[in-house]
Amino acid sequence: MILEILTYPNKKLFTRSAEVTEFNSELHNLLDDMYETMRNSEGIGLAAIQVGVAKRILIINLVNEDGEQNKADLLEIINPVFELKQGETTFQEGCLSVPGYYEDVKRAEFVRVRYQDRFANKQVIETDGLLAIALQHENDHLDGHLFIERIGFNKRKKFDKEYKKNKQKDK
Ligand code: QAP
Ligand code: CO
Repeated sequence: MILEILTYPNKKLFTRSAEVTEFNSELHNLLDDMYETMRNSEGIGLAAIQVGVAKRILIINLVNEDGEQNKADLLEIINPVFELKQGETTFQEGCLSVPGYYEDVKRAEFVRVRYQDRFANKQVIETDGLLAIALQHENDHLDGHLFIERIGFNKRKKFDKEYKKNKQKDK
């Protein structure tokens, strides 16, 4: 089932999500719906709060070397904890909850994240590159943060002005 994606400035996007304690079919259905919703909007990452569910769940599905986005490469990450962040890198980010806006964001280059999969099994991932950036972007959602809070003050002011203008146009 395709779910509605909340967009800025929806207040729910700024709430902190709670730990997952039950790894049941309800969780599995949510993960499946999140995947369908993300692919339907041509995203590479999605956090549960973006579909209105305040639980510490995120999915990431990057494209491979052949430019294909395969479900076999899907990462389902529950209750992530960042154990290590090293270095610094800048990447032009976007977000399904801030459609049409892209801006440079500074993040750690290398991360180590402990998490649980859909069966509650403990996992660890160590990575750099786009996956490290995606993990940090999606984890921010779990703490109620959007990437637009990590751009400079002047860019943020410009964003607020232009985003409002575009919303008006939509009407
Ligand atoms: C988060 O972002 C991310 O504005 C995932 O019109 C960002 O999937 C991970 C999207 C940067 C790594 C690097 C955005 C789709 C998708 C839009 C997304 C849009 C349509 C964003
Ligand atoms: Co996002």
